[in-house]
Amino acid sequence: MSSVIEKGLPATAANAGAKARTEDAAVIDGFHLVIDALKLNDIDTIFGLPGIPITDLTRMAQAEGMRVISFRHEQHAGNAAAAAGFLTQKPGICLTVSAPGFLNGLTALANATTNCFPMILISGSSEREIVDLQQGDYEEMDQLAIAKPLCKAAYRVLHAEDIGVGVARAIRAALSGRPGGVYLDLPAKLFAQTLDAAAGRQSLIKVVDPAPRQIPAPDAVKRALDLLKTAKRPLILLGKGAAYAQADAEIRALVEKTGIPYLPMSMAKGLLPDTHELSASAARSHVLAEADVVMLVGARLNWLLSHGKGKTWAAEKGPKQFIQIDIAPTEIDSNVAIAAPLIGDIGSCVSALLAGIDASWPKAPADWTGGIAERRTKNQAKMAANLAARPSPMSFQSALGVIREQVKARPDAIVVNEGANTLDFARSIVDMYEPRKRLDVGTWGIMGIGMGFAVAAAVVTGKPVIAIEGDSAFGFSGMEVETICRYNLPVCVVVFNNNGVYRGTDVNMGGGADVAPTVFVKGARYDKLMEAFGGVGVHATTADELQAGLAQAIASGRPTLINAVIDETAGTESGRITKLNPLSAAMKK
Ligand SMILES: Cc1ncc(C[n+]2csc(CCOP(=O)(O)OP(=O)(O)O)c2C)c(N)n1
Ligand SMILES: [Mg+2]
Repeated sequence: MSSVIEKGLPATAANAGAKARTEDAAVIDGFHLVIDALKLNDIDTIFGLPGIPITDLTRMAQAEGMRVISFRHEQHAGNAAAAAGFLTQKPGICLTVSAPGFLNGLTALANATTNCFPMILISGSSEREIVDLQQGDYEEMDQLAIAKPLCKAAYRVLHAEDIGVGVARAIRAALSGRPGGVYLDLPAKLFAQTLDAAAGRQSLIKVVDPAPRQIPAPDAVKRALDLLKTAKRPLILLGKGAAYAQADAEIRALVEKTGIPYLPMSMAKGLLPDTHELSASAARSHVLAEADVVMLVGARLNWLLSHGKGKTWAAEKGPKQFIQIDIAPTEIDSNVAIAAPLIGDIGSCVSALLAGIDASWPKAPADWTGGIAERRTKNQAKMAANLAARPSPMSFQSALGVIREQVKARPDAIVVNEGANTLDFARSIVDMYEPRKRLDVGTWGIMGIGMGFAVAAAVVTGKPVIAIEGDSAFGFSGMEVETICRYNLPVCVVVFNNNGVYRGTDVNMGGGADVAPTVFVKGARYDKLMEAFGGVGVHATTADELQAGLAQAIASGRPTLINAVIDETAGTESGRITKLNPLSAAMKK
């Protein structure tokens, strides 16, 4: 245990408050118990934003050797924690002040829970006695009650001797079963409390096996294999749960041994390389409509998969048979009947299936796989022409063609992606080659994850990060370019600047002087924002300029923002989900 008080802190003016608590060698305080509890559980990084009552906690954590990444807004610290959780299978920690800081972090916590990313939001809070009587404390808010419905679990610690239990419960809740967000409420008074140092040390818990393997039942495995074997047009659908599981070799073996075509959801791209001969990405609508047996692996039948119903699935031809691998039994039958549920952790479930698949397993029928390959070749040829074209200003395709080549050259780079058209085009154009290299808007299609995810990806992996951002999407977290510069992170942000939300050409339907709600300042220079903090700004009006800027950014590892000027007429409303916009019944007539 390294951080008992006798070790002391550097006596600088900046941490004067912290120093006062270093003088008594026999005791340990709440601040250090929190730090020690996290470190004991191999958590070495905090993403946060200081202020009352947690400023000293951030200083002391840094003094005790933790990495403390300080953000400009808590939502982005929270998004960073969530992405760190997804990438590492350890809960990412976001640390905030009370009420407003907590609320700023809460969006990220709720988003993490929706996406099944493990994270813990730790917020300082005000005096319980005053909050509960609503007497108007500094930043008064009943944070625990507010957090509860929006996350997987929420706990409050009132006594220093319970910090170990509180942190242990938070870690278990975040990681076990279906991962998610956990809220940990730490009132200001807790940090100042002291315990005898030895008793304090003993009160901490090193969590043993926080995400226990869950072995599927043998009869469920047999049921799934029996159904899979009957399929004439089988399909494997990989979700981001499959990427999170880190069962990469097993999943690859399942696809290759059975010869079944697979479709990755966006964050499962790269689990097998997108160039794999069994990838059905370029024939998505064909395989969803035509498959007869579909095996879902860590993917949910939510809106992103049209709930498993309707035209997308050619429901008029009769229902599909589904096999679903999921850790949560309550996921089964959530949208359509699941013929063969397989409940357990993905690694164990896929291993169990593999054990039942021997050399005699019939490969997926050749007319099925052949038809998919044919469509892929045709689609790719069509796409190649668009990628190679050199229109001025750039199209989404010509700009993304450049990024596609860069990612091919650096398959270890992490791609962060948000926007509408910028997201949809990038998802289909930029091939991924390695697992967990693509982070995006996830289940909610949320804007604002960009810079938080980029910071986390760079901090956690040390690899280059390419953030492909719509100009609207970038605006949600744009101030964090200062954070990227401050920590000198190898992040290259490419802003797809089409002057607005979806496009830049809408007009004010009222005819007034204000521009339309979707339109931004024309010709904005986002590159200057990066230059303001010492990073590299590039203004790219051609694919060649974008290529040169991107290659330089990856080679140098310097924080870079490329303002990529895109044809403002090119985008469509909401990208590929135009139909989700409600259309007034009156207007339809
Ligand atoms: C938090 C949040 N607010 C608003 C939206 C609605 N929304 C979806 S995409 C988008 C921005 C699209 O514009 P841009 O990022 O410039 O991408 P483009 O289509 O222009 O490439 C917005 C505001 C959202 N998804 N999330
Ligand atoms: Mg835009």
